[in-house]
Amino acid sequence: METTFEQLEVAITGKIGVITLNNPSKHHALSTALIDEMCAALEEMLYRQVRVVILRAPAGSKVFSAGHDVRELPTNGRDPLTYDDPVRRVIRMIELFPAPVIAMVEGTVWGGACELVMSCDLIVAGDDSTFAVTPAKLGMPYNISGVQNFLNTGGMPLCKEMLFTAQPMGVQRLVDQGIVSHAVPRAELESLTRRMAEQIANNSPLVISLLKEELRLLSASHNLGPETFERVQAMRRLVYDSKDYQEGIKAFFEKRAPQFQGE
Ligand code: LCV
Repeated sequence: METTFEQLEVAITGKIGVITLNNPSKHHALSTALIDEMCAALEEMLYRQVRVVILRAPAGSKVFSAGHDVRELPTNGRDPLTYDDPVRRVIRMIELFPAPVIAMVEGTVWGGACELVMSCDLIVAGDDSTFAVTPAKLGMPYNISGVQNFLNTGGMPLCKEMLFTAQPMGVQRLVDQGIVSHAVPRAELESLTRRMAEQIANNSPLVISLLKEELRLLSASHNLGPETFERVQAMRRLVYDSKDYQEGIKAFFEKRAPQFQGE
């Protein structure tokens, strides 16, 4: 099966599905349209009982994904990163998808795309890849489930460095931390990923689906009480109601460094 959406290419060969980001003019930014198509592609793969999914960008991509589509971020005082934010929706879908999703990363990964990649079950990357977690650079009130995903995957010190500096981090740091399974020359990336996908597809899909769900439940960290959650939401509201939030987005479109005032 080969389906070309507007901003994705989707292929199913045997029991392996491949989703290729295809929004090059915006460096595969995670627009609502692209995410809606990704959710539809995963639905199709669920129906076709695909046993492993590979999420990738076109071969040779300089940018794997530029993260949230900044053009879609609200500037009218609404929460920009809610429970129904497109990236959150597809991350939950990946986490609950009964088969493993392998992120095959080439190029640079930005913002919400880092969380999307890190929500996948396995990450293999070109050895020149970088990952930049950018809310602090853009003035964005990242949501607590997103921070939890980063913390679950990366551990506290690496998380703090990535979140506080908002600078691109070389893939080897993520390999050393066990976040990225393999970093190889780009020329070897596709064969390594394909080999891993075939190994998984040849195993018992029922057992793998059970193992994936058991691991998901065991990795979910402690639940926050309602009062704590509300207090964090109030802190987030201060951010997206702030002048700094407006400045972060304005600076992005003016292609300049933001001048945050802390208000
Ligand atoms: C819309 C874009 C984007 C984009 N959205 O090419 O994690 S959070 O909380 O921060 C969350 C809110 C989030 O994910 O925010 C987005 C975080 N992403 C980034 O900070 C990356 C922003 N993009 C860049 O830094 C550059 O575009 C890179 C380094 C990816 C590529 O640079 P390059 O010089 O090759 P341009 O910047 O010229 O981008 C080409 C076109 O893609 C648009 C950008 O506005 C430009 O459009 P125009 O040709 O209309 O000017 N674009 C890039 N990223 N995230 N649009």
